[in-house]
Amino acid sequence: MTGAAGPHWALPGGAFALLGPRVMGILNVTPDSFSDGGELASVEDAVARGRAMVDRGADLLDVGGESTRPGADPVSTEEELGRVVPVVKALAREVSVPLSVDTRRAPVARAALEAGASIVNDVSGLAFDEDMAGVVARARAGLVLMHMRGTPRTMMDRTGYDDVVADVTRELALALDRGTAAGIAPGAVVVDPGLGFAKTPDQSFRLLGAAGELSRALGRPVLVGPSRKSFLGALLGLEPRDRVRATAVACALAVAAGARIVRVHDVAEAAEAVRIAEAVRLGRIPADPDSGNGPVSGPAADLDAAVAPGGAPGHEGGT
Ligand code: PMM
Repeated sequence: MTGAAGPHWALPGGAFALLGPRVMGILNVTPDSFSDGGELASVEDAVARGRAMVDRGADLLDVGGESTRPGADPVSTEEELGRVVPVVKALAREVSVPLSVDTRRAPVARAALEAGASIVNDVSGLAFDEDMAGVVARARAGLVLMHMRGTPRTMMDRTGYDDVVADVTRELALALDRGTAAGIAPGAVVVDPGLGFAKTPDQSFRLLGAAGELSRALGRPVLVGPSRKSFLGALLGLEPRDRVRATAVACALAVAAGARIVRVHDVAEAAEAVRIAEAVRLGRIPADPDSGNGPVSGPAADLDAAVAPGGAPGHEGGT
């Protein structure tokens, strides 16, 4: 059900509207991330990149200090803190969009939230650090709850599913229950099928097309992260840097299938793609240039609404 104010996401700064599709720009401050690692050598570079992403249409920025590519070695908490916190602190002064921290570690999440982030993007789905759910709950932060199995080192040995959509839905529901049991408001959570994380290329394509199913089953908005990922390379035979067009197409199809947020490196291309997808979904040009994402009034907790609008044309994921 969609309330009068439409779907939105409860964040500490107020309700974040998800009426139109949203673009989350990726700021990896790691020396080894698989597609853009090593480009952001300093805090100043990271902040400049973040500002440029906002100028190009990013509605949110996601700052990460640990590579989660398959087989990646973990970094120490101290190292991750040192990479992420100064960038979040500086960005919070420079941009007005909500900031997210991409981390599996509670101390990093806590420090980033204190430094000005309002969302925790946990690729482990609250499974890596038992303190994470409490940190998110106490801060009333937003949460991106992503599905994966194992760790980045082991996840590609864990791709056995009976039915990948049903199994991912069930495992995300369990993670959502863990979060709400720890005090996280359901309205603060956005779910993510975790494309490429313990998924074969076929499974990633299947999940991307099932964004609407996932959203309806879990009663939460869906974020997807197809950006430059290897499932696109497996189909097209392209290197990560040459997957920008493919990413934009994948984002459009994900939004057509019912996703509300796309997480990307290449913001301008994705922003155009999802606006087209949304216009096709609505059958018209959205009423305002921000795709209907004006400010939302009313209580942030009114969040049953934040699901893929059932019954709207184009939302039958996978069909
Ligand atoms: N993918 C990566 C990292 N973090 N977070 C979410 N929520 N969803 C994703 O698909 C995701 C993520 C992979 O690495 P990248 O930062 O280089 O894209």
